[in-house]
Amino acid sequence: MASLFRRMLHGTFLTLFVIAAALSPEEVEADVVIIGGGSSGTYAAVRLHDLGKSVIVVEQDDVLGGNTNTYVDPQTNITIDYGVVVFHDILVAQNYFNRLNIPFAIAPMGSYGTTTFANLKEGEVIANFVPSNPTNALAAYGAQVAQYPGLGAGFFLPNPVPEDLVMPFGQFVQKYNLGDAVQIIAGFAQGYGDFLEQMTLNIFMGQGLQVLESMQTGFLIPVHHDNHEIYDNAFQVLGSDKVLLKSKVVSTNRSFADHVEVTVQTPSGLKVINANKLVMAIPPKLDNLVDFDLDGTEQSLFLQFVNTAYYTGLVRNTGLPENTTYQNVDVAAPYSLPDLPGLYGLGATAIPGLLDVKYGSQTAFFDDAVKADIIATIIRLRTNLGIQTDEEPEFVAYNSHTPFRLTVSPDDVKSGFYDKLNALQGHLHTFWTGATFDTPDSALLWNFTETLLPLITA
Ligand SMILES: Cc1cc2nc3c(=O)[nH]c(=O)nc-3n(C[C@@H](O)[C@@H](O)[C@H](O)COP(=O)(O)OP(=O)(O)OC[C@H]3O[C@@H](n4cnc5c(N)ncnc54)[C@H](O)[C@@H]3O)c2cc1C
Ligand SMILES: *[C@@H]1O[C@H](CO)[C@@H](O)[C@H](O)[C@H]1NC(C)=O
Ligand SMILES: *[C@@H]1O[C@H](CO)[C@@H](O)[C@H](O)[C@H]1NC(C)=O
Ligand SMILES: *[C@@H]1O[C@H](CO)[C@@H](O)[C@H](O)[C@H]1NC(C)=O
Ligand SMILES: *[C@@H]1O[C@H](CO)[C@@H](O)[C@H](O)[C@H]1NC(C)=O
Repeated sequence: MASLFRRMLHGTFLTLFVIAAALSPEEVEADVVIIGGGSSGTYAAVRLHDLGKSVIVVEQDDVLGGNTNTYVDPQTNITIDYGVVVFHDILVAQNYFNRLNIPFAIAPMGSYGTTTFANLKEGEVIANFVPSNPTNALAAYGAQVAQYPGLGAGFFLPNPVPEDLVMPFGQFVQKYNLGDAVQIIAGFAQGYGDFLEQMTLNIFMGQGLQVLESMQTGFLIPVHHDNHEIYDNAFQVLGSDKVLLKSKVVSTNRSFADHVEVTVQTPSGLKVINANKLVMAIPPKLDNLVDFDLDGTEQSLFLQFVNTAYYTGLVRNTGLPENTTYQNVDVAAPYSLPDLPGLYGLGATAIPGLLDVKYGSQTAFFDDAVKADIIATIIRLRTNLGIQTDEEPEFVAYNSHTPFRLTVSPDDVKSGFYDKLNALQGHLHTFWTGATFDTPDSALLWNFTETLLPLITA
């Protein structure tokens, strides 16, 4: 009887203990807490770890990697990178891949199968399409970019900001007669929305000297074609207890003199992280930062961002011929650029019959609308090609990478927006990295993030 009572009492204590543990958040200490485990956040975490700092990464998704998406074919285990594919052959990328045991080679950015040009809006193959020869125009474009060495890592603009940098790229192309280079530059600028309307500054940032060099000498490409391996290996290096997946920041307090306090909802309960420094590696849109204690300066800057939209996926059962890549062109449009919102193209992959789809828009759509438009485009093309089939195209993978490009207006740029943005580094113990602070290009973002490390570790 007594022992039964004791057991009941013990059970009650245990229950109370468990409830109390669940109610009082776990306290965690770290040198640096990093929000966002995509390209920049994971790089920052691995580098800081290797510099002897303790780090915690907070990632809302169930994996690290951000824009890096790898599909594993269940039948063959063939991997297809339908997100980030290629990198630049620069020292920071080589060092990072060596650190993470990722074998790589230098090669041109390939595509599978044969390329056919088509107007995918109309569903018509353009059999006689001849792309312009970009050689001379690319050289002239490169000479223009080279005038702005401050755009190498981060937005460091001349003062006053030259008109050339803030004019729409379409106008810049006309001014310097660069038309023959537009198609190839735009091909490396997927996700930029209305390409010719983008400010020249944003094209220079994204398609700068390093991109031109890689076009000529080759990209750095992991030989396994399994870019998720980068993030799997980084996860191992950091340790599973240092990476909080499926986790959301609930609140932050950065008004202490010497540290920040970040409260995070994780699958195993609330954690309060006390850290010396905070690294933000997520898109700084206000709606993504509602749970952060932004001050007036941060709010007034982030309020100004508008964003484009970019979607990627893999589709099977298309009924289209195997090993054929369709590049979307609109011969009636300037420089034959594809009509958006719409597909950039349908790309053959290492798995015959599986098509890589890339879809872009100036503004965001619901995923269902994007998917429906992609399926309709495939059916329109095959119908016009006279292909008789009742195969139903089906997504085997799909990801929205929206918001993609965050930009501000020419007037904002002229009135010193990027000087004010750069001045946020270190403010309130917080450092900012990611595509918005440099460019959506993984290797260049690692290089940019590297420039912040001395400040973060100071
Ligand atoms: C389809 C596609 C193909 C691309 N191909 C290439 C390529 O071949 N080569 C190349 O160099 N670049 C490529 N890019 C560009 C890519 O390198 C960059 O966009 C890069 O991923 C940007 O890094 P980032 O760290 O800013 O953001 P991301 O890599 O997007 O990482 C942001 C991370 O933060 C997380 N997050 C967001 N909000 C929160 C929040 N509130 N709380 C917690 N976590 C949050 C996200 O889930 C994500 O994991 C491609 C992009 C796309 C979409
Ligand atoms: C695919 O990988 C899994 C896990 O590594 C393995 O068990 C399976 O045998 C592999 N399948 C093929 C076809 O190689
Ligand atoms: C890398 O960053 C440095 C600044 O530390 C910059 O000078 C250099 O141009 C960058 N490299 C590339 C390839 O952008
Ligand atoms: C943040 O911390 C400071 C200093 O301890 C405290 O005064 C303030 O109330 C806290 N803010 C919030 C929102 O909890
Ligand atoms: C497509 O390419 C694959 C791999 O190169 C090959 O096995 C297959 O036969 C090709 N299909 C057609 C229809 O040519």
